[in-house]
Amino acid sequence: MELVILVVVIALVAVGAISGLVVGSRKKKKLPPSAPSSTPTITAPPAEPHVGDEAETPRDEPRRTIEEVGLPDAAEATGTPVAVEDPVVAEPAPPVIEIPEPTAGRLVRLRARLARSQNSLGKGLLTLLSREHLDEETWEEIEDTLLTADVGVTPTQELVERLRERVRVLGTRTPEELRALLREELVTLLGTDFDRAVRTESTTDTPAVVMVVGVNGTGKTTTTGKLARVLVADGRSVVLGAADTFRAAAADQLQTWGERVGARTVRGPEGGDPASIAFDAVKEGIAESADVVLIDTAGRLHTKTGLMDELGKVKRVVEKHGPLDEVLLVLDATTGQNGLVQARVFAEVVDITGIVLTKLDGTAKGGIVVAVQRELGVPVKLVGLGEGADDLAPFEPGAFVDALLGE
Ligand SMILES: Nc1nc2c(ncn2[C@@H]2O[C@H](COP(=O)(O)OP(=O)(O)OP(=O)(O)O)[C@@H](O)[C@H]2O)c(=O)[nH]1
Ligand SMILES: [Mg+2]
Repeated sequence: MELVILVVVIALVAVGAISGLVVGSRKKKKLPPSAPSSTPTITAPPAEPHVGDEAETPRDEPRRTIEEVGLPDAAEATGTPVAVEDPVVAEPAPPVIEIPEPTAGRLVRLRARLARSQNSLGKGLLTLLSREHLDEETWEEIEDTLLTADVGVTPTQELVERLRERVRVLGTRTPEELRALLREELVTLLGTDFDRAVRTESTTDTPAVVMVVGVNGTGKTTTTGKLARVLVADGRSVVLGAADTFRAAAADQLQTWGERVGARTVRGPEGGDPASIAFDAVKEGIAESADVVLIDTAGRLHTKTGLMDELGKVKRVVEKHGPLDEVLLVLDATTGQNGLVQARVFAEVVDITGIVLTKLDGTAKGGIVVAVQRELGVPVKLVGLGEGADDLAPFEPGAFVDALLGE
């Protein structure tokens, strides 16, 4: 027994000496230069007691040394709260009504952003088409490039077929000709005869009502806020309906947007009935003769039937005031083909009339635009190009393709 204790004590002293070196050198780094150079050498033995340990022997020492070692850390810690406090202090700052920049030409910014994010679609296609020999392998690569960008199988095959035909007819290919040809085909693919205007002009004397739906985190609230900004800048009066009652923070988030642009937010208690808040928002809009009511809804997975039923109810209840003018489905461009599945389900439940494709700034997979429009027969009306308040643009196929193809 004594032998065991002896062995353990020797082991502990050895390990202690080793860790003492480590802690000792760490301490030296953290101490200010004026600190005394004498440092404790034996520190922090193993934390775990072993079977047969005398409880007092090893545990006494570390307590003392940890206190000493802790000193420089405490000094260091005093510096950090300044950085942590910053956002907390910044949040409740008094709202200042901002003037948004015009929406015209916003898509041009996408060009710069796509160029930064190594846009594989446009440049990839142009590079492949410029090859001297357009053999089977190259056409397959072109096909792969389109599929990777989420264009979808059928549209990809159609596009490749048309490109093959036209390139054959072309004979010699200059980069300018190829670019023009590809631009034309991509624009055709996106569709030129959709009505892409967001319907915010009411046909009656009541406000136009727009409902924003989608799965969690796609950018619904942000889009609602950005849209309110554009409308207010156009001289329209806007009421916001915070029909996301899952979290109080959701209504706060929308209200903050409203305060920034000068739009009133109708909200209810956390966990309240979203349909009744949406109803009240429209009622309020009618009462104050607002031009547009924008209803933000809670994110919900398309696979949760209970939540999808709830969304259907929100729409039906709002429709007691009159038909909705626009139901916008917000899709995150970075989720790719899954967006298609979401779109199908939402379309079934609430009759989508337009799509907002967000986070295009973070992906080269803009091809989902094509797939979703095809699938639903519903146009992409707006695109999100960033987190900034003015990073929402009307979708125009020509400008979008120019952004994809770069300079
Ligand atoms: N890069 C980028 N980020 C965006 C865009 N749109 C929204 N976001 C960001 O995406 C995150 C989620 O946005 P929200 O507007 O809160 O999304 P939501 O759909 O309302 O989320 P839930 O209500 O929780 O379902 C935020 O950090 C936004 O700033 C966009 O176009 N580009
Ligand atoms: Mg939200």
